[in-house]
Amino acid sequence: MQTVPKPYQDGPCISLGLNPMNSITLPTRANADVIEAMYRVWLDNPDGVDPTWRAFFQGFSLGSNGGPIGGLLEAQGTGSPIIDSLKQSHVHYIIAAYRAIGHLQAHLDPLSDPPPPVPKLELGLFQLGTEDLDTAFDVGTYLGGGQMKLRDIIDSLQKTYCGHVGVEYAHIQDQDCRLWLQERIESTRLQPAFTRPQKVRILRRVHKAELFEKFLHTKYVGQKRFSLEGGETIIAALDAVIDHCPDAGVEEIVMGMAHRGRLNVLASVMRKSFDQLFEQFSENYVPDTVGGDGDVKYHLGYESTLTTTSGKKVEVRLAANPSHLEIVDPVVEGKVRARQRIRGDTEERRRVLALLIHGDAALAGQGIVAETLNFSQLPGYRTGGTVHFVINNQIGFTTDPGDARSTRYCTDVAKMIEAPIFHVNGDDPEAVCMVSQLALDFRVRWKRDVFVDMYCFRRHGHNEADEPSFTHPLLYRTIASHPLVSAIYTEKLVGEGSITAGEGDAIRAEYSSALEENLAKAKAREAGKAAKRARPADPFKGSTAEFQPDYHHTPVQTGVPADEIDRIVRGLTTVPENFKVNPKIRRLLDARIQAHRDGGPVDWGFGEALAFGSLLVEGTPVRLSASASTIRCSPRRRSSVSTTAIRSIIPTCCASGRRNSATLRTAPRS
Ligand SMILES: Cc1ncc(C[n+]2csc(CCOP(=O)(O)OP(=O)(O)O)c2C)c(N)n1
Ligand SMILES: [Mg+2]
Repeated sequence: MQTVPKPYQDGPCISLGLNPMNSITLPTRANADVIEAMYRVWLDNPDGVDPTWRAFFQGFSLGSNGGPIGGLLEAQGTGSPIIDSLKQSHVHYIIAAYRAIGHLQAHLDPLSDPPPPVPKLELGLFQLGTEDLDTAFDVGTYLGGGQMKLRDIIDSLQKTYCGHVGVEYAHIQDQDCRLWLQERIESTRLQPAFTRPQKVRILRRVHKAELFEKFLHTKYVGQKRFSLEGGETIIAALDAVIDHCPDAGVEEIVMGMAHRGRLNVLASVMRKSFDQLFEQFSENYVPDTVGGDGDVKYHLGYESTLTTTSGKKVEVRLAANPSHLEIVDPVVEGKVRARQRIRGDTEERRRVLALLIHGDAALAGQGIVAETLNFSQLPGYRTGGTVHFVINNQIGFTTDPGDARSTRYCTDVAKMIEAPIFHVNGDDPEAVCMVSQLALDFRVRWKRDVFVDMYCFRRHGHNEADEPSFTHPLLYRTIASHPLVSAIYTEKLVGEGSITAGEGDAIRAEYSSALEENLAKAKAREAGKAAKRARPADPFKGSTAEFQPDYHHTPVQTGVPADEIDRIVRGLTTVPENFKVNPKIRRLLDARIQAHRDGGPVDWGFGEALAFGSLLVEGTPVRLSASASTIRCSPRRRSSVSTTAIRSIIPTCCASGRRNSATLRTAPRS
């Protein structure tokens, strides 16, 4: 790229024949560099140059009707071509177009060829042609400014926006946020730059994920496991995010996910012991579930502390989840807020991260997703942004995307909160890991949600007992011949010289022998247990359920000393000085004071408020949510009062987040 000299540089000037002419601001002798530089400023912002320059460029633009400025200058003897203004502005349009819709041209689906050229990105639409490819144009804000040949601009835009990643971020209204992301995207051309050891780690994670599925497939034939096959790259992506956490200041992750790949995540990411997992697969295993449906292994939560390559630890908690798709989302957000409060992280909300893994059909189909997203920036609910992953296997049970949603992408709901979305081809593990780490950086920097939509496929039926070719014979013929992602990635690494073919074989052999070993052990264990036919001693071993106290009926002390009640009543009935409260509310508060003085009786709402107050003075936070806790139509149960004088600030009351209301003795909003 050429650098452009600063405007107003000293040097000879040429008369351009404009009249009147300002001899100070309009050069009197040719200096193409100065004119180009001024021209660039004018293109970016017509008000950025003085009126004489502005008149000149406007006149030129009109007069030349898009003709080359170079001709004019050459006629004046400069010999240096200047950019054609009309074409130049179209080059700016084409850059803007790639930023906004380049994702339409990206190669996202591992089962398809790259998409055909998108007409909306064709040169002709921008009144540019192949004859312009070797012309240098100003690139505005792209890559820090300067000039590039059109050919190089297009190549660079294609590489950035139309490779294995298609990014949607033009809908972000906050300009600083959008430009931050744009800079990260464009400066790297969205090309992964992993070191050799990092590449080997990614390959190992992919092998590990495949091995686990292969193991279950061989060992527990026909059993439901909701295999991850076709989407194994997610394991490498989760590993990449966890490994990146210490750099981003994240110490803990609370994770939520449904059925698909859950066992693999437990084993390959959270390192849940194979023994425990296999025990739950065993035919001897009688899960102690309410429904007793044998599906307990897909619903259990788990916790572990993982050591990253930097040596730092990250705690990972996978929330237990019911069968109801996506309903775990708000539960995870609530857990994150609780964990953030426990860690004293209610300002930055950086140390505890919410990570949700969705299925493509569930993400688009379940209303709770939109509800949870809508809460994501509310003061009483925000968690500092969630990193969302989509295992987008392009099917939901037997339903195709076209029958399941009204929009192109399953992530379109994310645009309602202006979250950036990285669509990425799951057969390119480096691209997936790269955008996953970028997503984490984005979340930490902007405290907002971000989505990674990994396009993949489902190698088997919805569960392993289903026959997918009954409904999708052609698709499943294609899938049957599609190579493993480990094979695709190994070929790439060998091709670029990152590993030798021998090293690739050694890694595969290492995992294959681990598979054999584990199979043999599992068979031996099973043989030993078959005779007993007994249920395991602790069916919830390893789950978070283990740590919950036993339920009991032993009476507990609930009474509160009288002087504490006095204190609570004072707190509940005292409004700050100069706080103009509605007269009806004043009467209600006075009635409560009187009821307390008389030794009762108290109404339900007052009793409830006393109970909350007693918890608070004991140090137990009480969180009241929803408008019903402050609602005007239910004054007897409200926990806050509004002043009739706008903008009264009440320092003695806990912040309620509303300028004209005071919360009576409720907990801080954390
Ligand atoms: C609320 C709800 N509706 C329907 C179901 C039944 N169900 C279970 S999995 C599934 C398909 C989900 O598809 P997707 O989200 O794409 O996940 P995938 O299985 O493809 O990974 C359906 C409809 C359910 N469990 N919960
Ligand atoms: Mg799906």
